[in-house]
Amino acid sequence: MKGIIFNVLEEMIVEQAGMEVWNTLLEKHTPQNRVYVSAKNYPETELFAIATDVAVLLNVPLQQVVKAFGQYLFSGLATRHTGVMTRFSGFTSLVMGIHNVIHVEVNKLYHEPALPTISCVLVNNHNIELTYHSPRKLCFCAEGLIFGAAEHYQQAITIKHDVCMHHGDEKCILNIELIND
Ligand code: MNH
Ligand code: ZN
Repeated sequence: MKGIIFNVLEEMIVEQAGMEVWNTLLEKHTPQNRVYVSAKNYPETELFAIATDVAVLLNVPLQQVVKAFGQYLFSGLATRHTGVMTRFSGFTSLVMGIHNVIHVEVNKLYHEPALPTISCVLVNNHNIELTYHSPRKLCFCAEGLIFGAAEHYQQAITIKHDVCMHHGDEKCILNIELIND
């Protein structure tokens, strides 16, 4: 897992709970003097350990924490990679470009990033079917990222996530519906 992900996680936890809480989490779940450098790789077990502890502290399901982080992560990634963002005209264009534009660019910018496999089908003007697969099973992070993108473009959406790797399915299917009034 790239350091940039941990950098945004730190920003979120410090902003919402304070530096003390972040330092305590680091002490508990990472090797001594851990410093996350954005382009370097770190064990994803550190991310899961921190997220699991936050879920216990807040007494909410882990998947809710992962989703909330995903939503926060979108603006963190977007502000750190403004160049990629200029390629999109809006929410639908960005979602349709996750795999073939955004993550292709990420593959050029980072050494051996650990990315999911995502494919999208534009069912009609207000429905996108997104298929997610990854050994890390971070589909709730993907859901949060999509809500973050919707927020960025001020597009109201709903997501149905009935087919899920966490329920033993081979892949996850996210049915994204755009709400226009
Ligand atoms: Mn993208 C990792 C989905 C937008 C850059 N991205 C991930 C992961 C998911 C994901 C899920 C976690 C790894 C996994 O599941 O195996 N990403 C998305 C979705 C959107 C998205 C659904 C939009 C919506 N991602 C973006 C944007 C950028 C970006 C915008 C930056 C320009 N993503 C990354 C980087 C990683 C990542 C960097 C981390 C790779 C690694 O840790 O090695
Ligand atoms: Zn899922």
